[in-house]
Amino acid sequence: MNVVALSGGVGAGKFLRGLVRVVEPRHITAIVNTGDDMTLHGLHISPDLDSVMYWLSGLADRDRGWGRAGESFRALDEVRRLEGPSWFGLGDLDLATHLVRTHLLSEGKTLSEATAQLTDALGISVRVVPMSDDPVPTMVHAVADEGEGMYMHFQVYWVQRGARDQVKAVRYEGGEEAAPAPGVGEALAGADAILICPSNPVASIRPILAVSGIRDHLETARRGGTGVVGVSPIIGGAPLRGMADRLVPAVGLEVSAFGAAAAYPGLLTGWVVDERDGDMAPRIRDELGLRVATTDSVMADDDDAERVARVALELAAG
Ligand code: FO1
Repeated sequence: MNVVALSGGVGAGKFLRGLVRVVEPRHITAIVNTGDDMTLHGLHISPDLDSVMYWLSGLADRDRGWGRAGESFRALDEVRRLEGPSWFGLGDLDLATHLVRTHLLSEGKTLSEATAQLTDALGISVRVVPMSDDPVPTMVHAVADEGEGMYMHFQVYWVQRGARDQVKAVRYEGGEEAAPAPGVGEALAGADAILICPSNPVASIRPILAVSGIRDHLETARRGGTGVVGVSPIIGGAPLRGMADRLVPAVGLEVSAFGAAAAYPGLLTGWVVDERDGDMAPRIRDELGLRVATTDSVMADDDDAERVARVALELAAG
């Protein structure tokens, strides 16, 4: 069985650790958001690709969510002392990933090729693919105090400014001109199930869908009978972690398991909600026309993640 998982950062990483217990890892393709990518210190940083890699290889910091376990920040301390940009918490081990990726890109390799080398080196059998080799930065229209506000890169809004601004809109710049990374279309066309990981719809999944052709591939697969099932990242009206409560209302969606499903009109066949949101199931069924499954979707460990993955795959099978 071939499975494709549309993936963001932490929620996706946890979920994929469960999925690899149910489906042979080499039959899984994770298509990963790169809208959060940015260049800092001249280095190409891909936070969601790195989260997926670190979680799948067992290197992730479970408590912090992003970055590596056992990390130190000596280089960052020195950058601060030298009055360089120190607002983005790059750890010493994490820096090695950025050095190698940036080196490969400077040699003319694509982001997919660089990702393949990094995942091979970490012994990851899941095929981890960026959504595109072209840049598609997520830009947030943020308004500080009064005034018109301005579009800023997602990481500037989220990390540098601590998500303190009011968000008016979000756009995925260059999505229409960007091509899906090699293998993305083929993976979607050959999938027996397409899963949407419990990732932020606005910051993580919609950027993937903004890349020209990816939405069409999903719609074609769905029309051809492939189950397309998402797992709600929102439990009891709040994101498990992250910023869905800030970004989801900015695009006119409610912060609930229903609102997260409504972020993907016409794409899904099923939606997995937490048992605490079981009372929303009839509304999701009636208003969005989806099959709904409920489970305890808090993934505190890999056993939890495996349970959630099984429920999603069963729902996708119909
Ligand atoms: N998130 C933060 O809130 N603060 C940071 O300093 C930070 C550093 C960082 C470094 C590497 C990396 O891969 C991710 C990092 N993140 C940090 C997370 C990053 O902002 C994520 O893109 C978002 O949290 C959404 O997935």
